[in-house]
Amino acid sequence: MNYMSGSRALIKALEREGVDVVFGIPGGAIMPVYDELLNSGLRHVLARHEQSAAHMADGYARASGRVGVCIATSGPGATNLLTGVATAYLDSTPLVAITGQVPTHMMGRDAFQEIDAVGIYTHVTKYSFQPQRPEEIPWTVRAAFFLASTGRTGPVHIDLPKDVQTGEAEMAFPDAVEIRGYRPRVPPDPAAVARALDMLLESERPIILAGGGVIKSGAHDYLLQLAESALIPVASTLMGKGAIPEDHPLALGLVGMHGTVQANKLVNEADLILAIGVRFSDRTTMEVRGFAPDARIVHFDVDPTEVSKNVRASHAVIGDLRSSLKLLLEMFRERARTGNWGAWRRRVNEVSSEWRDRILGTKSEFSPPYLLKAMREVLPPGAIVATEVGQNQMWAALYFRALRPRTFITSGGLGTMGFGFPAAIGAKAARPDVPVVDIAGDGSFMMTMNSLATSIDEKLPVIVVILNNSSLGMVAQWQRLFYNRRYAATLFGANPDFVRLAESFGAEGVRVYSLDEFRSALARAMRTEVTTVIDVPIHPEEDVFPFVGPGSTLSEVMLGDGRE
Ligand SMILES: Cc1ncc(C[n+]2csc(CCOP(=O)(O)OP(=O)(O)O)c2C)c(N)n1
Repeated sequence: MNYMSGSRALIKALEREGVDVVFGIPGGAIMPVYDELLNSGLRHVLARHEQSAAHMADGYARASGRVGVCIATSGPGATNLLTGVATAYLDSTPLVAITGQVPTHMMGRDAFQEIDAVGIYTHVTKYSFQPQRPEEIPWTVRAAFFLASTGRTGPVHIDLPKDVQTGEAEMAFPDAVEIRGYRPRVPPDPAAVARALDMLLESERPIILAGGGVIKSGAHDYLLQLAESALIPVASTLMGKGAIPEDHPLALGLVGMHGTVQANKLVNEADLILAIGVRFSDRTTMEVRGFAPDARIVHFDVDPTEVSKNVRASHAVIGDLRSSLKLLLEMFRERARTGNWGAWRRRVNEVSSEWRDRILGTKSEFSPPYLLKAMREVLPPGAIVATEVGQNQMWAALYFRALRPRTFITSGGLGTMGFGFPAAIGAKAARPDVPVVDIAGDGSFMMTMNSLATSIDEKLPVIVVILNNSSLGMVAQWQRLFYNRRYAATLFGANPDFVRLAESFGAEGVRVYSLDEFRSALARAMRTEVTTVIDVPIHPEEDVFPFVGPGSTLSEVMLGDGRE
């Protein structure tokens, strides 16, 4: 017999999906689901703000490759959760976000905590469901997980009216669902792959641009084999960081506004870009007219709407990236020849060796780039690093080398301050076996620092490194460079004492004033069983370089020494 309540069916359906942990905060309109959680083995992690619950689910998903689940009540629960879901949407993270809703007979009456969640969530999810009867729940959950985890992955929303949670019905749990018009598992067309290979072999200055799609589809091993077989350099987008080990000689690092000099230069010199799982964000291309002016672009993506959206592609291969790259690699090996790339290789080596270990635009030996290099030396290769948003994020992107996929977690698309700390906690829930660090700015940390309570309560210890410049640093940097040093609302008067703040939550707090102190604090934090906050006071006028200013092209890189 499968006669049960909607809430019971929801939990059962989550269990059937293999969910082991959910992140959320309860409230009136979702209480039946929470009550049912007590009857299950599912772990619930109690956030202190719904935005953080969504970021935790997001960090869990990015670290593990599985679907993250977050839960909130109706009204303010649903609106608080929204920023986290939108963050996941812009970065294509697979999530299922569940919100409570007022009972169906009260909908449309401005009931207490009623909000049109489907209306709002439709714009930031792949789909927003609102089952009207309890027996729709098993299908809806299966469909939500199927949508979230296939094709271009992303968040899916389920809004559950309270009477649909409490009502009882005979339930049928489907193994597979059909969604009209949704055929996500398109295998690549071999002829399209063969054409891509022809174009590659015809080229003289090829480069690979790896995006987040490489990591999401698990195509990184084929990417590396392709790069190594053909000896083609690999640049990456922010979301593609970690697609290739960044200590690899062929890795050029990031392209874009805060790209490395070598990646920005070489992308602009290339005559062919194999763009793999990228969306050509404006932070990557900068001024599009000046982006890789001599290059034909061969775009590999699972999502056909990405092709020629921002940058015109000469050719496209649509389909699952892992299958596409596997095929490309096989065909490349069968042809048993590479291109005529000798001169290009010498150029790549020349530019790379000139720039790859350079640290630009720092004020002292204690500047953030040195801290991040020290962090790489102390952390094991599998450690996971999340970032906040701002200078901290860009320093990390530039100077912390990610060695494995899924070890660098950052809000690329929405650029959400407050993301990193809860995302790190979610990542820790997925990967308790590795150290997890949040590289933070003081401004961002203050947005979700109440997650300290979650990390202590739920025994999910992470390490927060605050690059503390007592300001909204990235905005202040722009004010220094483009607004004549007019600091409108970017300098903090009083910051909390982050050490005592951490201690008041039951976490460890430590402040460091030298690289050696930092190294030992980090090493100690890795051995400690509670969250540690490492407060690192840095010079308030540190800037991130290299920097391509807004409206500039990738060839107009500011180096931080007055030169371009
Ligand atoms: C939620 C949110 N609000 C505002 C911004 C705009 N913004 C981008 S970077 C930044 C400053 C970040 O300051 P902090 O976290 O201290 O990091 P820093 O740049 O100093 O490293 C701001 C306000 C944002 N990205 N997200």
